[in-house]
Amino acid sequence: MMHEPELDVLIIGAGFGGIRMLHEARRRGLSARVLEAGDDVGGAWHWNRYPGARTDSESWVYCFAFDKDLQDDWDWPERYPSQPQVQAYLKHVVERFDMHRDIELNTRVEAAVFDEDRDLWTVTTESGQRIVCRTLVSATGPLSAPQEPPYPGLADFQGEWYLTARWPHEPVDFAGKRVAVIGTGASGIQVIPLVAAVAERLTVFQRTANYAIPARNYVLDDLQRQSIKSRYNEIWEQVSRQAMGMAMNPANRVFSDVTPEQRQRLLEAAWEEGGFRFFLETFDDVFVDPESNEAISEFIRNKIRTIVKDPATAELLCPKPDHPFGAKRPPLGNFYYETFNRDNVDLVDVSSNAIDDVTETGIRLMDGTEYELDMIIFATGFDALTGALTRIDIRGRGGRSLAEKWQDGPRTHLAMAVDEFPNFFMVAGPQIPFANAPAMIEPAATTIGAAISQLRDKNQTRVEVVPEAVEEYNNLLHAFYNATIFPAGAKLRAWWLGTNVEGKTLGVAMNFGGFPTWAESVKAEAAEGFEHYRFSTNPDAQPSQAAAEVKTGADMT
Ligand code: N01
Repeated sequence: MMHEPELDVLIIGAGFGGIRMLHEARRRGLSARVLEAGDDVGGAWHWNRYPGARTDSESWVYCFAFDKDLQDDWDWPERYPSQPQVQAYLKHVVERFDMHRDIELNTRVEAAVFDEDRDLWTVTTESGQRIVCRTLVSATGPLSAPQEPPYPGLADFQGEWYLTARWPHEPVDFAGKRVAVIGTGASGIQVIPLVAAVAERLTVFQRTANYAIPARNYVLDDLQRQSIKSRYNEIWEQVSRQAMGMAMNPANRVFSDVTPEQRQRLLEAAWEEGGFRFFLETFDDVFVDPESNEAISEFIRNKIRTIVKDPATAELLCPKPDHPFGAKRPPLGNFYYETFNRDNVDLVDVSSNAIDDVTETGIRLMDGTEYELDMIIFATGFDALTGALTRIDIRGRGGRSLAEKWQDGPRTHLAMAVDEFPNFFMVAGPQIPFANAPAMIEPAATTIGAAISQLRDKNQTRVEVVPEAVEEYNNLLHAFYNATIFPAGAKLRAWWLGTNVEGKTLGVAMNFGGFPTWAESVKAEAAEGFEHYRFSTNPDAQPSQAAAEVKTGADMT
């Protein structure tokens, strides 16, 4: 039976990536639909609604750059928007561009199979709905598949328990309760100070100490907003040149350029400024020169020793000597270390005396120590980068699944495409740069849109990246990785290396070469006519319905 494709593009996920991709498809006259598992748009910002959740990117670059009016009309209230503020922004975008009619909420994709005879994807949802589309674009996000707590005893726990990554809509009441937080990554570090403010007792279970940099959030004044809006061209220009896709200047100096006194002054000033500026605007060699890195690491350890009054607690909070700054993703804190000066907060080291299980009444460590609790909060992280994709049964040419293909770690072309998976693209898939997400989504969505347009405009039915391009990109990623301090993260269970998940192999699943070179390559692919992609026509396959009807402008590449 002939399948007429229902759609040019089916997009999975209605977070930043899916929303941007839908806009891109529409402006090219492609028929598109978004399937979203959650009951609202927002992606990570829908699910991670725990107290204290806010971005680590400054608001004026944690947004879309594709529409000047959208940019000028939106007023960010703070330096770092909170979870409700980011979700409100995304809802506003969806309403402003009338996107709701193309977004299906409460629709989880279970499987996607490529039909080689027809060059079409058949996508199946949890409720059994089947959709046939010419191209499939995943926008599932790098951090959307949370790790389930690994404790069998949790089923019998008499108290409440929550995952930060699946926080309920209803308010959670901490007052008068003995609360535990497990995990001191970015999520734990954000939730801990707020729970501590209300709970009767907060016990933090820490396995690996982290380097938390003060975020130094502030409320934006009208005049500051006016200034930001008047400089937007310059801001996006800065973003395009900055290693993490942020509106910051390179330090233009390395550690050895300055005297020890100057270094101290620079680091003190950067600590006051807070956020990623602390390390992005001090020395350009922080992640490549061990001496520069150790100076920053020790500077933070000394800050911890200064802030935290109890010396034993301070030492526990200091990352160990084999933990270079940045080997795990550095989180931003809002009075994080100060929280450990409160009388109602305890820090428990579970690095050698691990959590054995959850009991009916609390948590038991391996040595038998028990903690009586009313509530447990798991801030225990994600099956990152590949998890959301390999949990869907995605089968390309030859019937092989993405999970099978990526057994030894993901291999992509520019975090955008995979060989043997024709007509399949990823917005910010595995092997993206370690950078500001909306900045990465912009070139990715534009280039993916251009590829799909080209397919449609030439009445072709299949587009696939050549394996040599994947090989070349992966060789480059290995070279970047091996020139940095990031390999130290493997022993420290860094999520971007996959070692945070029992038995998982990720390999080099991120691009540590910086945002600008990656973004240039993504844009060049479209500008140079997709030289690393093969376009073909299967005479038995129906060209997309929309192809006959819609013509795109010449500026759409
Ligand atoms: O997860 P994580 P996250 N027993 O993997 C601990 C983004 N994000 O959700 O380090 C005891 O960093 C684990 O210990 P260890 C951001 O990119 C962004 O916090 O493995 N502890 C670790 O401390 C971030 O990097 C924002 O020894 C256990 C913690 O749980 C990424 O998401 C906000 C354990 C997990 O830390 C992930 O952050 C939040 C166990 N059995 C998140 N299992 C913003 O932009 C795990 N842990 C603001």
